[in-house]
Amino acid sequence: MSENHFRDRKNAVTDRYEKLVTLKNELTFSENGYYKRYRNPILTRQHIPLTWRYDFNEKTNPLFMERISYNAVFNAGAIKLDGRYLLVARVEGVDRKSFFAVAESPNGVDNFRFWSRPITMPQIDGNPDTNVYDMRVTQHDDGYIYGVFCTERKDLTAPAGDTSSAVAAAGIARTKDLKTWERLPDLISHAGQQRNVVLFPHFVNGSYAFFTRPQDGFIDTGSGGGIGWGLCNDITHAEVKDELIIDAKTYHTIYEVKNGMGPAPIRTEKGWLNLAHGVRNTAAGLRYVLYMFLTDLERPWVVTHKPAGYFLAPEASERVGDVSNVVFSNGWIKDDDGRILIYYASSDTRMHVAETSVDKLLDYCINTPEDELTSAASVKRINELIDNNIQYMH
Ligand code: M1P
Repeated sequence: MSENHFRDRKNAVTDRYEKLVTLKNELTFSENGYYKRYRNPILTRQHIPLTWRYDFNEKTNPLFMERISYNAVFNAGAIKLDGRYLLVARVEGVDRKSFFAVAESPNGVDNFRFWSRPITMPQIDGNPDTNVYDMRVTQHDDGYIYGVFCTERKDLTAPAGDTSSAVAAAGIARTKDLKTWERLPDLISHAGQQRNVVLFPHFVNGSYAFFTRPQDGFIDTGSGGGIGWGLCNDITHAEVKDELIIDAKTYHTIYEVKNGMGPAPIRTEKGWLNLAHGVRNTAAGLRYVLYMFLTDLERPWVVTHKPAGYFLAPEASERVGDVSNVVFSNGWIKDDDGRILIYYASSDTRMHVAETSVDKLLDYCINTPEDELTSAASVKRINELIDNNIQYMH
């Protein structure tokens, strides 16, 4: 071993890290025209600051090895605050524990760097989280930024030998700066378990409004499922008494097995843009894709337009990872000029960004045919498009 092993490895690791976090991203060509993907993943486990990984003391770490290692960075909430593009990422250690950490970029598409420390999320007295993940960030009318996330705990009613059963609920915390967080009691709902809960940004008839995803069990939504909508009067003791299913899981669609809301919706002149994930089963396991729908401006729980099928599906290297064949989004940012950055994770492993605009997404939602649920209806729609196109084909 060289005499300067510590120094050589430290320099090599630091150089690689700096190259990665300063890498410029570039747009790629789009076949569908809905959005353009950026070429490089924007956050990976290699983006995690070196001070979170290595002991920099040569005496205690002469081989300059990682002391704490990480598995993945994915499913990030997003917000633009004071001109800064901020992602609240789910960082997962090799110990399988997830936590939240903020990464900042000057332009939203590259040069993301994590803040100096992960978020210290306050715990609920007597009911600590075992694992937390998938934060949706909502800037609310009441002046707070809310983080609504999944908190997972062991199912204490499971039989003694069952070491896997868990209970998922919606954790709620609020902040003004993403640094200091006030933890509020978990959302109470009457639907068994909850994941993919999202706070709507405005009061609705004076109440807070949540998109929910009621489920019978931890993995299966069972007889429940679908994207729900419910109101609550007091966010400091949040309870949703009634959940209206506004977008149900449906036989032979891309959301046949389950679905869930993505980030908080984006307001436009023609309605609210909603991004969600849909799940179907295949011989290769569950396949997660993203889909969109538009809801009424005054009644955000009423779906007005819903394009058939998926909007974004895992492609090429995105298809492989810790949980393969998955894309998942819980964050997007609308800039003042109408640009929209869609942050999505692939295969529960890494974060990507795709760029689009309000105009493109409205056009997509309003003018893409809906799913009429049979092959014959799909062929009919294709023939109509061909018929309309004939006049332009000479
Ligand atoms: O592994 C895919 C996703 O599975 C869950 O989503 P859902 O509750 O809709 O099935 C979540 O654990 C999510 O984090 C994960 O990406």
